[in-house]
Amino acid sequence: MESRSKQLFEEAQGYIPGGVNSPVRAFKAVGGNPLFIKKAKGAFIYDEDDNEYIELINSWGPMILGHANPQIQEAVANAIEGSLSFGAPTAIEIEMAKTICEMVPSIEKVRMVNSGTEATMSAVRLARGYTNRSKIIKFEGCYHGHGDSFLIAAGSGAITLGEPDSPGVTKGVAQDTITVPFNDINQVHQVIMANRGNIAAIIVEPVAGNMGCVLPDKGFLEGLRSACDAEGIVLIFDEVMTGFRLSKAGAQGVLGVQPDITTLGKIIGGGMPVGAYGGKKEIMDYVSPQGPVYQAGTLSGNPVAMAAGLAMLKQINEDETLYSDLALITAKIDNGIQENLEELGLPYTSNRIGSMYSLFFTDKKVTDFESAKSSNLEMFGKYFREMLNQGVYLAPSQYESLFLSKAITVELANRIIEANRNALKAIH
Ligand code: KE4
Repeated sequence: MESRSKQLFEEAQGYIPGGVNSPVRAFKAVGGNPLFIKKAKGAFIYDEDDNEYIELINSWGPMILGHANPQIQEAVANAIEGSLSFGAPTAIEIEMAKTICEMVPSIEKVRMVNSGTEATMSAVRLARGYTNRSKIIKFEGCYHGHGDSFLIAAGSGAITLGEPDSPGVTKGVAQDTITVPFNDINQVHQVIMANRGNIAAIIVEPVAGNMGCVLPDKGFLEGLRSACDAEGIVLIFDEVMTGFRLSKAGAQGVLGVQPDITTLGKIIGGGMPVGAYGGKKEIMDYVSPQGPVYQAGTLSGNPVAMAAGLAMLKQINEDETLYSDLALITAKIDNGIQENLEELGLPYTSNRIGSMYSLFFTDKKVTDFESAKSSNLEMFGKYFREMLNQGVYLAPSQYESLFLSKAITVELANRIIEANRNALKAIH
């Protein structure tokens, strides 16, 4: 009997491009039918055929406390009683802004938007307006949302779909984006010298998550910081993924390098559509209506979304062991999988930081886009489908990081390791 997900996918394709509202959800990179999800609770997610899976995507990051968190659900239920949106300033937006500024020391002022893409698009426009320069430097394999300036050697869905440079991005836009290999500080210096006085910003995922999880080499972020200081370039850390994921102050809180502007998303909304960009007061005061750089949004700072996000951030701030617990359980899973690989004589490598983790189907150490692309995508697809059979829900692409939640217990970690072992044996 045809699964309900398959029936729904067929129907969805009649009304929605590719049957999904975001490309990576279509399972194109891994084959097979995308699962249509009915509900989720804690560490578990359930599809429309009532299959249960241990959840390791967590909505691509937001559900760090596990699904259907009671405090977040209660905050939303209370907020909607007063209507859902006003398009006017509210007290809760001040509380959200103050909380972000307290948690992320490099942020002195912050503007709320509705997605990570809006945050990064706005941050780049602000950097261009503030410096009166046009060009930006981004890194191959990094993904900053679907803004035109970023769909040049992009990561995530863009490489998953093999379209690093999307149609529709004009030459006029593309000429102002220069891409450099991640972790290659020498090429950054060469590009800056070749475009001296024309680079408005460098935008980087301080820990890349969109070519799989890839860590910065020691000195890479420090090198970006000093190059930007020397040349008056705005350093933008795109922490949409790493913000509140790697520490209360995101990647910058653990890696010790501060940007001029930080972009945020995902966890900040507790599962609701929220993004933000913030940084030095001197720069943020260029944003309209205080300054000349225009940016706006009907639902920006939406009170229901703010209630969800604040309930999330409040719990994060009160949980003194959240990040150490997440790091420990992620390390347990990584080490258990390494033992499986050794036992089975498989040369695959992994990258991990905090609760971000990727298993790469390559024997190379993955430090940038090129080495990530040495992975065997066909083998990854088989592994993904086999892990589903084993009851574990992974990101449907080799070029995506996994995100563990607080709901993953030691018992579930052992189940994940066992499922990995069974899946690796089944496909080799
Ligand atoms: P959104 O516009 O999707 O909220 O955020 C864009 C974005 C910006 N910056 C970084 C570092 C990001 O990871 C993202 C979005 N991440 C992807 C997952 N790789 C979202 C999943 C999807 O595209 O459906």
